[in-house]
Amino acid sequence: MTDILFTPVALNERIELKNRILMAPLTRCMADDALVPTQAMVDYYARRADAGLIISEATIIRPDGQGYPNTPGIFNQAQIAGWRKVTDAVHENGGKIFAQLWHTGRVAHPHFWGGTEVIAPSAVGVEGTVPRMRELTYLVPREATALEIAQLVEDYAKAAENAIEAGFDGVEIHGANGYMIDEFLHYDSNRRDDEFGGSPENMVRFPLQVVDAVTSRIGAARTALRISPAAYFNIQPDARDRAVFDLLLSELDTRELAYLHGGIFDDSVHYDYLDGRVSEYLRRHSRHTLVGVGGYDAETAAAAIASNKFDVIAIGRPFIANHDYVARVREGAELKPYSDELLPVLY
Ligand code: FNR
Ligand code: 8K6
Repeated sequence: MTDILFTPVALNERIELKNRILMAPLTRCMADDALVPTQAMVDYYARRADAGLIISEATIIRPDGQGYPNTPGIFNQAQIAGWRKVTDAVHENGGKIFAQLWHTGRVAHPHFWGGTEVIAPSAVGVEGTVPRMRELTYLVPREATALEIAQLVEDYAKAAENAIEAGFDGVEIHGANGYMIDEFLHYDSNRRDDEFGGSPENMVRFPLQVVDAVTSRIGAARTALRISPAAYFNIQPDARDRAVFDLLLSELDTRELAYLHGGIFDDSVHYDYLDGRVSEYLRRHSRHTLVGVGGYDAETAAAAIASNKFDVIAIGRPFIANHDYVARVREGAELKPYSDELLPVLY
C-alpha cells in the first residue's frame, strides 16, 4: 500500500507538494567546464518532474567550494541562465525544484579553481584522494578567519538569491555529509577556540547564521536545511556531537523552515549516541516537516509516513535508475535496480 505517498502536503502557505515523493539531491558531475548546467541536465531533471519536489544535485556557492569535477555552480550569470533552463523545463512539466547550496569545506580541492589552499573551520584534513581524480590528495585546510566566515555567510545568502533568480522554488542548504556547514557541527573537524568552536553554543553559530542570512534574503518558506547528526561520511564521530545537534535542533525550532532533511545513506542504522535511527532522532527533536531518506523503497517509506516517523520521503539511487520512478510506483510496475554503472550517463 503506497497510497499515502500520493497525498499532497503543504510545506507552508507558499509551497504545496502534489505528492510525498522527493527526488534526493544527487551529485552527477556533469556540468560543463564552466560549471554551467547542460541540456542533458535540463532533460534529466525535466523527466523527473513527477516528483513532489526535486532537490537539485549539490551546487557550489563559490569557486573554492568545489571538491569534485564538473559539479554545477550558482555564483555567476552563465550558471544562473543554465539553471533557468532546468527550472523552466521542470515547471513546464508540472514539477517543483529546490537548489541544494554547497560548499565542500575541507573536502574542496584547489585544483578545481586554480588556488593554493582550502579553508575550513579548523586545520584538520581528511585522509585520501578526490573520487574520480585519485591523483589529487586532500590538503590540510587553513582555519578560516572570522572575516572569512562572515564572507561565507554572505556567499550562501547571495547564492540563495541567485537560485531564486534562476527560477528555483526554494533552496536546501547543504548542512550534511561532512562538508563546510557540517564541519562546524562536529568536534572532529571543529577544534576552534573562538566564538565558532569549543562549545555547542559556539559550534551552531555559523550554521544558524547561514540559515538566518538565507531566510532573510529569500524567506523562510523557501529555505530548507539538510543535516547529518550521525557523522558517517568524511567525519569521525564523537559522542559530544550529540549536544551540538540537540542545541541546533532546539534553535531551529524557534525559526521557520520549509522542511528539515536528514543526510544519511542508510536510515536502518542505529546510532547509540542518537538513541536510534537518524530519522527517529530528528523526529524527537524537531517540530519541522521532516524528510526521511536512506535505503527506503515505496512500501517502507509509505509505512514510515503512515506511522508518523516522517512526513515525506526523499528517494535517491532508485531515481537515478528510474526517471519515471513516481509513475512506476503509482502503477505498481517493476523498478529497474540501481547500480553504480548507471552513474556515468544522465538519462
Ligand atoms: C548522493 N547523496 C547526496 N546527498 C547530498 O546531500 N547532496 C548530493 O549532491 C548527493 N549526491 C549523491 C550522489 C550519489 C551518486 C549518491 C548515491 C548519493 C546522498 C543522497 O541524497 C541520499 O541521501 C542517499 O543516496 C540515500 O538515499 P537512497 O539512495 O537510499 O534513496
Ligand atoms: C559520484 C562521484 C561524485 C561524488 C559525489 C559526492 C556525494 C556523495 C557520493 C556518494 C558516494 C557513496 C558514499 C557512501 C558513504 C557511506 C558511508 C557509510
